[in-house]
Amino acid sequence: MSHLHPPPIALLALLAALGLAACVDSAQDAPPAPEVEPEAQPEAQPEPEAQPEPDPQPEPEPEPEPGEDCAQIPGCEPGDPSEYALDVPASFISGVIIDEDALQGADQDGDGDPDNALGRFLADIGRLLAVLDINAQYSATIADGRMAFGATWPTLAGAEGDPLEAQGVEVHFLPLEDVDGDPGSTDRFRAQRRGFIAGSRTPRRRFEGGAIEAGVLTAGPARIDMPFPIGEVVLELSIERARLSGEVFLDGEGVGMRDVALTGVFSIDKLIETLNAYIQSSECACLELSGPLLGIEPGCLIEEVDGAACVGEFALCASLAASCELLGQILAQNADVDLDGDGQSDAMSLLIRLEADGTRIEGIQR
Ligand SMILES: [Ca+2]
Ligand SMILES: [Ca+2]
Ligand SMILES: [Ca+2]
Repeated sequence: MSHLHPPPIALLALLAALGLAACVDSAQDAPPAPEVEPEAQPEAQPEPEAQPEPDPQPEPEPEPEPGEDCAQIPGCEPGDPSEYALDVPASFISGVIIDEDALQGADQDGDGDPDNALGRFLADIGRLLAVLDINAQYSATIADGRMAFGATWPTLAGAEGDPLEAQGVEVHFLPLEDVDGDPGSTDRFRAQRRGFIAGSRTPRRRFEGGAIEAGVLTAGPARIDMPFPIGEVVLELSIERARLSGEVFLDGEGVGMRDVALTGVFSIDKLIETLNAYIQSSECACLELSGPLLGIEPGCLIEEVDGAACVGEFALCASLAASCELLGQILAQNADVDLDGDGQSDAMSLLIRLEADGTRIEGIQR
């Protein structure tokens, strides 16, 4: 999904949690710390709503994926996003909730039991730190328009008979741009160009070969990027084995979703990569990093990072940097899926619940 932003996701919670941990950490390490500045940050973080800027547009980092090549991607059609057929039923994702029930989810490791390591992880962190706000962050960023994404249903266009009984269903997720800048209205959008594979008219996030039976959608597996908000930006986390299942319904000209489960796994390395991209971005220029900082073993790839210049809205950068060791540990401990088959868990399972309203996508971002 476009802005389903990625790990999707756990990031924020993770970060908020780490922010706290980091502060504790640094308070211990730094010998005669000038004193109370540690508390200031953790309190500040959990309130994403507090951002006073009425910026309607998320403004996207138009990052063409490194090495992305339409010719090498199955199903990719060369061209321009403006050639993509948007006159089809569409959805606006109105709700994203990371399910914290570790007993729900898809079986990702083949032992017959549901897997949801991310949920367990968030629940644990929440108990420990009481700052579990990732879901609040999702709802806040969707509500204020910073995170807008949706889906098109090309195979349901002009379908004969009951569209809620269908085979070969395709669902394409796209980042959206509000046409009127008012997040209160979600009936009209444009699709953002970055939702397409570079040099093509093919969306990057596609579910194909799905089915709708008695109004229940099943689709996948697919690889998609899940958007998630962090600091002032919306990052993306790549989800493997992504599957959708849940109720869909006609909603105006579009398609609504009710409690649709998105299951899958994300690679810990990808998460680390994403976080490194964030702390090396201009957002975290205050860290003056010369290269990637976060790893697994060791957790910190650079020693002695000075986060003193990261204050206010940039405190998150410092917190993240200061928690590199802990972050590596927590992630390694929570991995529950072996994606590369070497016998070591290197990925985390997840369960996200999606809600959507019907909408209309009128064109491509200009
Ligand atoms: Ca299992
Ligand atoms: Ca609007
Ligand atoms: Ca492995």
